[in-house]
Amino acid sequence: DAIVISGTGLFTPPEGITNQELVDSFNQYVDLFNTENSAQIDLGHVAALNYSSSEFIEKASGIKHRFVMVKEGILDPEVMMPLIPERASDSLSLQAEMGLYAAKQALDNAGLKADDIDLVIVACAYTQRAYPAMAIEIQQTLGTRGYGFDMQVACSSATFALVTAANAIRSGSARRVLVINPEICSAQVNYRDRDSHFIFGDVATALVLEPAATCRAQQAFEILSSRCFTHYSNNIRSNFGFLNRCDPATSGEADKLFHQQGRKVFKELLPMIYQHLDAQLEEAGITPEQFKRLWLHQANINMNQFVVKKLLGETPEPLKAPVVLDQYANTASAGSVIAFHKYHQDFKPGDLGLLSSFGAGYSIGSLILRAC
Ligand code: CO8
Repeated sequence: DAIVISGTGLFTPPEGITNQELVDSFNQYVDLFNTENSAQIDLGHVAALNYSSSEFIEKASGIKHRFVMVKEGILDPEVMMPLIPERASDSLSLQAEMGLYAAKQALDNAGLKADDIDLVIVACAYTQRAYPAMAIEIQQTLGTRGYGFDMQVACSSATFALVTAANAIRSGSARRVLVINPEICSAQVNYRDRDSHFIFGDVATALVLEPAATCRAQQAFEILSSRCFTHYSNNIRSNFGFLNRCDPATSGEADKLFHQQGRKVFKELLPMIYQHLDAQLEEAGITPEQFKRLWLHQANINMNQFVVKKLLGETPEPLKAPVVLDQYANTASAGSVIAFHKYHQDFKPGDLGLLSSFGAGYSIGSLILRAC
């Protein structure tokens, strides 16, 4: 009854932004703001804004660059958001389009056709609308059978969806499942906020799950163990939602975009991650040294180094826990899947790896995978 991940896919958006480009635009915005508000600043009624710096960004986060679906607008100090034209209701949605690229690649890698799939789960931090589900639009366009639904658990959407997909196969409600993570984070970034303007990028990833018995792929990964955990916290939050328009006085405020207490997140989440992984490893009878690779959530390079050091008691060689956030930045739920997609080809049957996400909620999801 083993369930395997038999294919993965990655769609990288067409446009990129370096730290320096982002910082130059932010600093132009700071100059404009401080000039426009100079009288109030001089009176002490408004706080002057400070410059951002690429050195800080790289040192504090490990991020050097991010990909975005639409660059236009983001770097314009008068705009500071991606200008994404709305598409007609009878056209393919942007989020479905990027998800489809990743999905087709995952199907190819699994050696499957669309009609081999009977459940599509779109799992990401935000879907571009509530209904009809993005998953059902992708089901229709791709030609998969059965059913589809969307789910959101912020950064842990992908790992929680893998657990949900495996359970759907075990329960008999689906034979093969496509999990898709189309993340358009740039639409929720406050590019006017120095603390968070650099954090996110856009991407889409996809994975195919099926019983080992039906798997045709040359290489697959059996799910040996999975564990999900949540703990309520306001330290990573967005108040964007369907009730916003009902309070016009507050609907345009910055709290409707991503914001966080990054230091608190770092401090509070790390012990939870350690505890979560210790318990999972003990239950599975596996020691951390047995892992060939850790495909970790890609929010912050320093945070990942803490996790790896705690697990292995040493600073590992880079391939042990590959970094993709240097080029992709934080891509919410897709980060650990990008790392898995890019760094699994050298696995031999029996090799073990850990796929894990951690972020808003708080939420932690982790799967122990064995190559077969
Ligand atoms: N340039 C220069 N200086 C800066 C900048 C900047 N851009 N930003 C802050 N500073 C300054 C600060 O003002 C501060 O100055 P001072 O000491 O004078 O007060 C100093 O630099 C240090 O600031 P911090 O203490 O904030 O810096 P940190 O070292 O803590 O680094 C990080 C900030 C990088 C944010 C770090 O705290 C971090 O990464 N923490 C972990 C957070 C995390 O993992 N969050 C997960 C978020 S992702 C998630 O859950 C998904 C949500 C759903 C997706 C959303 C899509 C948009």
